[in-house]
Amino acid sequence: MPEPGYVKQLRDLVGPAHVLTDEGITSGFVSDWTGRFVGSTPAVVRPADVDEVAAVLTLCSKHGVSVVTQGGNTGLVGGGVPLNGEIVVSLTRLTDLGEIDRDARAVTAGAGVTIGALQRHAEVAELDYPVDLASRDSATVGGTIATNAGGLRVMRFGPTRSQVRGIEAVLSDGRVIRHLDGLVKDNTGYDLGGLLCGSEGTLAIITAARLRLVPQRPERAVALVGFTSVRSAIAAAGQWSATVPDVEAIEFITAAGIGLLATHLALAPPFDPLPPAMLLVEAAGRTDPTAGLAEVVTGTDGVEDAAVASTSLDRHRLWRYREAHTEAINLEGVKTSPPHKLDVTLPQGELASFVEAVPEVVAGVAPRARTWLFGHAGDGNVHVNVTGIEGAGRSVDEAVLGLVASLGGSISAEHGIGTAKVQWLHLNRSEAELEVFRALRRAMDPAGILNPAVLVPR
Ligand code: 2HG
Ligand code: ZN
Repeated sequence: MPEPGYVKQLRDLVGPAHVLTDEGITSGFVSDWTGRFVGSTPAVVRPADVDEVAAVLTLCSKHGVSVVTQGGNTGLVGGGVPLNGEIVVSLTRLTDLGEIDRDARAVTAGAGVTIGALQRHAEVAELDYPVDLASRDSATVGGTIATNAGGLRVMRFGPTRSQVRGIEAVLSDGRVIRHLDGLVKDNTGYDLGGLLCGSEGTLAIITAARLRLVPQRPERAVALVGFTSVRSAIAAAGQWSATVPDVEAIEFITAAGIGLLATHLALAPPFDPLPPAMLLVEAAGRTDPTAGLAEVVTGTDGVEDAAVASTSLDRHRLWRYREAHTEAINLEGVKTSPPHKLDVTLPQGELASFVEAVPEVVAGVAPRARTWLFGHAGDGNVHVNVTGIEGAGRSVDEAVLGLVASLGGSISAEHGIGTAKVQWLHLNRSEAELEVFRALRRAMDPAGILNPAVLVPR
C-alpha cells in the first residue's frame, strides 16, 4: 500500500525516528497482550511532549485521520489497538516526573510514566502512589487514567479517579486543556480530570496529571487462607473488609486457578490438600499488622488452612499465586484460544451465588470452554476468564454479562468497555445516559477522530 501523504507531515512534526511504519516494528503496537485483538496501522507516532501531541492532533483533525491512543498497551478490552486501521499515538515518551510536593502529597507525572516508576519516585519521599496492579511496570499514568484502572488496593484508596487532582490533555483540534494546580478543594466548575477518567481515549489525549500520593505503610503482612467452600471464602471477604486492621487488599483465588499455575508456570501449590477457595489478604500500616491479621484469620468460620508472611520475600511468594493468574491463563489461551476477559462487579450479597453459577452458565453455551475465576473480593470484582471458547465468544459474553446485570452488577469493574463490550453497554447504561456520552464526544471531538470504535462508537 502506498504511504498516505500525511505520514510525511507526521515525520516533520515529531522527527522521522518517531514515526514507525515498518510492519516488523509496528506489530508490537497493533495487537493486545492476549492476542485476541489484532489490527493494523499506517503509522505509530511517538510524540515527545504535549506540544507535539497537539501538533499531531491538529494535523489528524485537518485530514480526518482517526487515532487510537496507546500507553503501555496493557489494556484487555481492545480499546488501545487500531482495529480499524487507525494511526497509533503512543505516549511512552512522555515520561516527565515532577518534583514531589511533600506538603500537598502530590506530584505531576507525564502520561507515559509507568505506575512502577511513579511508585519508586514517591518512595524516595516516603510516599506511595496507591494504585497498584500486576502490570505496574508496563501500565502508564495516561492509560490507567483513561481506563480509570482499579487494581489491588481499591478497597482502601479508591480507583484511579480518586487519585487525580488535575489534568493536562489535548483536544482533537489541538487545543490544550491544563488544570494542574491540584488543590484539594477546587469547585471552579466541571471536573474535567474526573471526566477523562474512564473516557478511554474518546474525549481527549491525556498528556499529564497531578496525582495524589499517600503516606507509606512500611509494616506489612500477607496471609493466604484456604476455605472449605467458595461461599465461606466470600463471606469472610465481606467481614474482613471491616475487621482486619489496616486491610488494603482481599483477593480471591480457586483451586482450579492454582492448578493452572502449576501446569503453566511450575508453581508448587501452597497447600496440600488444596482447599476449593482461597483469599489472599494484605494489611499494611505504621505498626506491624501481623498479629492483628492472624487473630482475625484464626477466628473466621470456614478456614481450612493458612500461611502468613511478614518478610518481603515471603509476601511476594504468596502474592505470586494471585498475580500470576493472568500470565497462566494467557498460556492456556495459546493452547486453545485467547481468553475472553470479563471483569465484572457484583453487589457483595450476590458475589457467592454468581461465582457458583457462572461456570455452568458458560458451559450452557460453550460446553468445551473452561472458566477461570479470581479477583478483588474486597470490592466485589471478579475476573471471569474463559478459554477454549471456539466461536462461542458472543454467546459467552451475553450469558455472563446478562447474569451480572440481572444481579445488579457492573459489566466492567476496571478494564473499561473498549471495543469488546460495546454491544453490552446498554445493560448498565440507559439510552439517556448513552445520548449524553455521544453529546460529550461530539462537543470535545467534533472531527470524530479519537478512538472512534470505542465505548459509544462514532
Ligand atoms: C488483575 O486483576 C487484572 O490481575 C487482570 O485486572 C485480570 O487477567 C485478568 O482478567
Ligand atoms: Zn483486576
